[in-house]
Amino acid sequence: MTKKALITGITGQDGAYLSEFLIKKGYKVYGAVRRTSSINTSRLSYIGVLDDIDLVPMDLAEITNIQRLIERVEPDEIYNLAAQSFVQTSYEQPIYTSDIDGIGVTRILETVRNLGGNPKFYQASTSEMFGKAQQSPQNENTPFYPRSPYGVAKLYSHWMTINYREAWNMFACSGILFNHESPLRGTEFVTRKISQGMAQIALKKIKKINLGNLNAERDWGFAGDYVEAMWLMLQKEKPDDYVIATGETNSVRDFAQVAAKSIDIDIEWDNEGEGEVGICKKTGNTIISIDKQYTRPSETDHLLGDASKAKDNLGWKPSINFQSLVNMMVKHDLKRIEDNNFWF
Ligand code: NDP
Ligand code: GDR
Repeated sequence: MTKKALITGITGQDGAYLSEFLIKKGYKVYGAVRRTSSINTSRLSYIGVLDDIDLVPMDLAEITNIQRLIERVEPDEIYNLAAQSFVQTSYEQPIYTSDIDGIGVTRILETVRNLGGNPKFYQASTSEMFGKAQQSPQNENTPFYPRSPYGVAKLYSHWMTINYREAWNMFACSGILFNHESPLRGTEFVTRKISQGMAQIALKKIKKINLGNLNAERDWGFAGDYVEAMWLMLQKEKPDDYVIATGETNSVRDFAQVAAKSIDIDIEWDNEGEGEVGICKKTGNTIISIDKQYTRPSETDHLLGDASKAKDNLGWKPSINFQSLVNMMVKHDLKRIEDNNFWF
C-alpha cells in the first residue's frame, strides 16, 4: 500500500528536499501550509515537485486544525519541519518563537497521542541546542546549553518528543541536525547571503556584503543529504535520537573566502573586530565589511558534530563537502541572476 507522509514546513528549504526524496520513494506527500497573503511554493516549483504534492492548510499555532488535518489525512509518518527558524528573529519574537517551535510541537504530539500513538513522528531538532558547547565535537550525549530563544524553544520540543516516546510509547524521533544549506536556503541565513552576495559582486550588481560575526564556526552540510537521515530514522525498528553532521567546522570568514575564490577573488583580511574588512587582493576594493546589526546578543560560537551513531545505526553519511557546497551555492546564484530568476 502507498505510504502517506505529512510534512509541516513544506514550503521551506528542507520541506522541498524531503518531499522530492519521499516522492521518489513512492510516498503520497501531504504538505501543510499556513495561511499567508500568497503561499510561497517557489522552492517546490524550482525542484519540480509542486504538482505531486497535496497542499493542505495548517498552522502550528492552532491545535484544532492540527487535529482535523491528521484525522483526515491519516499519515503513516509526520515530519515536523515547521518553525520560526531564524535565530536572529527569535530575540525579537521570543514568545512567538516559543509558541511555534515549542508548544506547537506539543500540539502535534498530543494529537498523535489522542489518536492512539500512530503515526510515526519526526521532530526537527537542532545543533543550536548545544549553543555554548560544553564539549567538542558534540554528540547525542553532550549536555545542552542553548544560547537563543530559538535554541531554548527547540530544546523544550526535543525533550517533549522524548517524553512522549517514553510516556506513551510513541514512535517519535528527534533529529539533532547541524546546519545544512543549499541553493534553496533562505537569503537571510549567512551562507546564502554570502553566495548570493558574491554572485551579485561578480556580476557588478553590488560592491560589498555586510556581515556580523565572522568568527562563528559551523558544521555546514548539504540539505539534500540531511533529509535522507530524517527518513532513515523513521524506518528503524525502534525510535531514537541522532546527531546529523559532517564532522568538519568552518568559520563564516572561511565561507566568505571560499565563496569569493569561486568568483576568482582572493580575499585579504585587514583589521580586527568591528573594523575588520575583506579586501580583493587584485583591485584593493573592500568586498566584506562588518555591520553590527547582524551580530547577536548571545552567540553560538563553535559547533562541530559527531554523527558516528547515525553512521553506525542508520548507515548515513554526507555526500557533499564544504568546498563543493559553497561552489554549488554560488554557481546557482550566478545562474539565477543571469537568468533574471528572482524566485525568492
Ligand atoms: P525554513 O525556514 O526554510 O522553513 C520553515 C518552514 O516552517 C516554512 O515552510 C514556514 O512556512 C513554516 N512555518 C513557519 N511558521 C509556521 C507556522 N506557524 N505554522 C506552520 N508552518 C510554519 O527552515 P528549514 O527548512 O531550513 O528547516 C526546517 C526545520 O529544521 C525547522 O524546524 C528548523 O528549525 C530545523 N532545523 C534546520 C536546520 C538547518 O540548518 N536548515 C538545522 C537544524 C534544524 P512559510 O513558508 O509560510 O514561512
Ligand atoms: P544559524 O544560521 O544561526 O546557525 O541557524 P545563520 O546562517 O543565521 O547564522 C550562522 C552564523 O553566522 C553568523 N553571521 C551571520 N548570520 C546571518 N544570518 N547574517 C549575517 O550577516 C551574519 N554574519 C555572521 C551568525 O551570528 C551565526 O553565528 C541555522 C538555522 O537554520 C536554524 O534554524 C538551525 O537550527 C541552525 O542553523 C542549526
